[in-house]
Order: sequence, then C-alpha cells, then structure tokens
Amino acid sequence: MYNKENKILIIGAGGQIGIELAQELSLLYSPENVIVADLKPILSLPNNPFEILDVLNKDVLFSVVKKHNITHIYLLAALLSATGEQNPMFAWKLNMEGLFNVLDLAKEKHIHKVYWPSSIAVFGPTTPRLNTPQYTVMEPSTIYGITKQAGERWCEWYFRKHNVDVRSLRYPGLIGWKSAPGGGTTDYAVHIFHEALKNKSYECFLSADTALPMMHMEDAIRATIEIMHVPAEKIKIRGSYNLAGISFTPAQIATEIQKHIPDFKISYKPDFRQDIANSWPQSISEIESNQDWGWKQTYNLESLVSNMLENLSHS
Ligand code: NAD
Ligand code: AKB
Repeated sequence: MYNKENKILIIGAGGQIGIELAQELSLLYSPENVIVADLKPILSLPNNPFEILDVLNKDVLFSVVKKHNITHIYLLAALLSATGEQNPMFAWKLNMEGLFNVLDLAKEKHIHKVYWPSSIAVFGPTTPRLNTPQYTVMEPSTIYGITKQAGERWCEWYFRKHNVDVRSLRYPGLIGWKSAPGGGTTDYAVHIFHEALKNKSYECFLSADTALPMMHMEDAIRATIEIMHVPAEKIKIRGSYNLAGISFTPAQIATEIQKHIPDFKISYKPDFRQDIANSWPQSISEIESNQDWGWKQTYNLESLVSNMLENLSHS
C-alpha cells in the first residue's frame, strides 16, 4: 500500500498541517521520499529533503518535481479565512494559481496524484447550519471560502476532462499540539490550550456560544492519508468530501479545560472573525465519507482536550 517508489512533495510543509503530515508520511515512506517545500526553511523537519519553493513560480515548481522524480503532491500553501479577508486579491491569487500550477503538472502527466484540502468555509450564511449535508446551498461569504468553492469545482473539472487523480477533504477547524495555526477563524481552539497552561486565562475572539466543527489533527492527518491511499474507484466525489469532526462552542471547550485546570478563566471579545464564524455550519454530516472510503473519526471533545493538555504540558 505504501509504495516506496512514490516520491512525495508537500508544498506549504512548514504550516500547521504540513509539519504533522510530513512526519506521518515520513514514517510510512521514509523521510528521504517525502520532500518538504515552503517559502522558508522548516526547522522541525530536519530529516526530510527541503526545497525553498514559491508555488506561484511554475518553473521552479516544475524543476523541483523533475529533480526529485515527484509522483504525488500535497498542496497546502494557502491564505486562510482571517488573513484572506485582510488581503483578498492575494488570497485569490495564491489559492487559485497555486492550485492550477499543481493540477497542470498532473494533467501533463508529470505527477500521478494530487491532494488539495478544502474547508467548511465553502459553506455560507444561506447553507443549513446543522448537520450540513455534502450537497446543499453553497454561497460562501469570505474570499477564502470563494477560493475553496472554486477550487473544488476546478478539481472536479480536471478529473472529468483530464483524468487527474485529485482527492480532497473539507476540513473543519484543526487542533493539534505539534504546530501553530496560520491565520484562520478556528485558531482560538488551539490558542486556548497554550494560554490555559501558561496564564490560566484566555480572551476569545469569538462569542461564548459560537458552535463550529473542529477536528483533532491526528484524525485529520489519518483522513488525509486514508483518502490518498484508497483505490481510485472508491472516490466518488472529486470536488471535496465533508468531514464532521466534533462540534462545540468556546464555552463548552472552556468547561472541558476547567475539568483539568479548575481555575482557568475565559473571557470574550469578538472581533471581525465572529462574522466569518457566523456564516459557517455548526455541525456537518459526513455520510458520503463513511460510505465511500470508510472514514471513521476517533476523538470526541473529552479525549481531544485531555490529549492536547497532556501533550502540551510535556512539550
Ligand atoms: P498554514 O497557514 O499553517 O500553512 C501554510 C504554509 O504554506 C505556510 O508554512 C506558508 O509559509 C506556506 N506558503 C504560503 N505561501 C506559499 C507559497 N507561495 N509557496 C509555498 N508555500 C507557501 O496553513 P494550514 O493550516 O497548514 O493549512 C493548509 C491547507 O489546509 C490550506 O489549504 C488550508 O486552507 C487548509 N485547511 C486548513 C484548516 C486548518 O484548520 N488548519 C482547515 C481547513 C482547511
Ligand atoms: C480557518 O479558520 O480559516 C480554517 C478553516 C476551517 O478552513 N481553520
């Protein structure tokens, strides 16, 4: 299943997901087969071959692919929801042109397989917010969500027109202890753990009752690796698959943290990210992922909180 002839390139490997994905893929394929690329060096991945790479530079991307005989690309370079709203034209450029550059390499048969993540941000204020289905109204109100929705359509189009083997997941907000989040609306759910351990208090930029779908990074990495390794015929959706994760509010996660740190205090000062959060689903249905490629998540809120606190207190 883990063919050591495959050569993997992770673009944006120095980010929140990239570091953990590179570590896990290195265990399966060995570090020399997992090439990590980013705009600047990645100190936490010393054993993987590294390339400085701007995904917008198609010529350099092509030369890195040829130099390492790359077969699979995981494209993680993007601006997320909060930073995207602050720099909308650049978010559009990076999130779309980066994707085209990678999909074109697959179309031209230089690589065999592409992974590109989408997000719950594809949904918008007119989407049903509870148990949001795979197929529903999608009118995203952030530039980030617009790029993800357009990206999904392009992935599906490249699959249909050019037989590009591209696979994708709509991640919820991701929570892990090994790497820091990079400018999203769900980042509070990582910051809260660091502040709880350091200062026993946290000022949250979302209101107490803002429910959003979230997922432990371990589950997200496992989902990514699983969808990339199931036989192609099991992948019925070439846009992007819903993943449910765990839905909770800032008040609920704070209560769970207080079971471990009883004097932890949370306060609320919503900012521009509140509007973004209000436009996203509160919970997601993942029936297609369960049925098509056998997805099953492991964490619940209780185990996520104890795992985060346990690991962060030792790191
Ligand atoms: P991140 O911001 O933590 O990391 C992105 C990385 O890409 C950074 O290391 C950055 O230096 C690099 N990068 C930026 N511009 C680049 C360029 N031009 N060329 C090469 N590298 C560049 O992001 P992340 O949280 O790891 O997210 C990765 C992907 O997953 C994104 O597409 C994001 O939309 C998606 N996603 C993330 C989450 C989440 O909660 N983290 C949820 C849903 C979807
Ligand atoms: C963000 O908040 O922008 C990301 C996401 C859910 O896509 N974490």
